[in-house]
Amino acid sequence: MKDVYNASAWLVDRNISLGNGARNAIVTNDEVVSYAALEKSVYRVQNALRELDVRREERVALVLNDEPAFFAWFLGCMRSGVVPIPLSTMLTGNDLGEIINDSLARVVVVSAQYAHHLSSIQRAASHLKFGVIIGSESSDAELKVFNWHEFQDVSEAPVADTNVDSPAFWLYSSGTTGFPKGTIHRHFNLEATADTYAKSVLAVNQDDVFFSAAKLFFAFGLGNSLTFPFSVGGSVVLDSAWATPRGVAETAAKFKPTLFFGSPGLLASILDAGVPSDSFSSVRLAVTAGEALPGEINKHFSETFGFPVLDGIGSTEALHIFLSNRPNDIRFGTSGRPVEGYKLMLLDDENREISEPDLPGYLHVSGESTAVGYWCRTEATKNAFRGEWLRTGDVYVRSEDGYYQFLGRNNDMIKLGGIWVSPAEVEGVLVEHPDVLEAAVVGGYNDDGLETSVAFIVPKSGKVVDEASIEAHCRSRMASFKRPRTIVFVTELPKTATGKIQRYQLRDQIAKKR
Ligand code: 3UK
Repeated sequence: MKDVYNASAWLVDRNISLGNGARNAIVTNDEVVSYAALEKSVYRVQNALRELDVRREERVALVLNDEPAFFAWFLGCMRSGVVPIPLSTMLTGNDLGEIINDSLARVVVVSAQYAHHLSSIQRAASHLKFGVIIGSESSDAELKVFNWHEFQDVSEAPVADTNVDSPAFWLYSSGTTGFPKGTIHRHFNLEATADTYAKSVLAVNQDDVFFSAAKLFFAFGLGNSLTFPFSVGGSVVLDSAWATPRGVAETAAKFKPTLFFGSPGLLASILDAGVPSDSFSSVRLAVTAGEALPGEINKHFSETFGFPVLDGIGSTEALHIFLSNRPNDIRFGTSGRPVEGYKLMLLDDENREISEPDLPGYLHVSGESTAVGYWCRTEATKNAFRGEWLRTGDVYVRSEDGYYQFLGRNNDMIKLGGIWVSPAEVEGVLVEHPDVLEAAVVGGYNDDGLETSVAFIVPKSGKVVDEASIEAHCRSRMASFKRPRTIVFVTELPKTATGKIQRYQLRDQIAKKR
């Protein structure tokens, strides 16, 4: 028999034993939740799960904003050995229903704001028995719906005798292609991200105040706002609203976080919005992930606000960042070097390891935080989880001195004249054009059946750009073989729920035109 290990007990009970009960765990605009109060809310969920007859290993879907109830439900489920599935609050009721149907969850918990989704969720997910609304809203869905205030039993509940390998929670990976995949994480994976990235790169400590613009339902946000603060008895600032440049700056000025997490796009828009330069005066370090942070934005942001910005790559499957820049070791335009505790490897098309520097290869990572696999997706599981290695789907190149640079998702890479061209690199040049807001470059085929590239360009509002000006801009800034062969002006780019460009949609558009 393996030793009992429960992620929720590690995150909450351990803090109580360490004497952190009176410390602030969660701070919001409306309330402050101590570790002791958090523990009570966890018991409350466990007692509610018992009343709803939810058993070990069953799934509970969560459609929750960044609010204290997220913590209570996520941690309460795991403490009972029930498996929470945080879902994107940006999805439609229909999308949520299809995912919940895939998961076979019998209970869904929604923030008041999403109560209106319950009827469409219920139509798509036939196994669903109960809904719980965090608030007093009602629902016309044909399932039994409770309001959270109906569950008031906060008496101590037992910790399930899970072990490090027991399924703990799932995250649906927002792949840029196909139906989302339920990514199964085990109990130890949360602690594994704290032990590695949070400890060695961020050097988190109990005086840290964490503020993440990336929401808790993303693996990135879950680490930033839950695992990392509770790994050290620190506190997290929550904003239930969607992040806007001004909103984030105001929250930072008010709650004085020491660590700030966001997407590269958010950092760019904070710079663009011209927020007061002392908004982030309490911050010691910022982190971006999700996509590559252009060196220019990094430089501009860190100079404007006076603290380092660390670009690092993580994934839903690896749970958090495994390759990252360090506070005193930043190389602009790269993802830095492997995080302590992770091994990286680049493979070529024949699955041979590339040991020489400067040659592009498929990035693989090995570490303790990797998911077990995808729910009911054997083929996709086999393709991504290869023994101890996780195939990330990214093409990277490693420099002589060990820094990794992102070149693109492997299926996004373009070959022009037989030479690899990184769409990310070309896009980086295109957005330097003064009148260009966004750009996406994808591969297509010309009438000769040879690969070509098309740039979809969104001009800045009120600006008119023509092809000649883009041509001239590219000509002076990139090798001619990299220049987009066709340029298409559009008003917006198709994106996933997590804001990643859906390149396959653009590729489809090109294919249809031919
Ligand atoms: C891309 C990056 C270049 C890359 C994530 C931090 O983004 C996260 O998870 P997802 O599953 O996407 C994973 C994919 O996104 N990517 C992420 N970060 C970078 N590309 N530079 C980066 N810094 O294609 C990767 O395979 O949505 C990020 C922590 C946890 C996460 N889940």
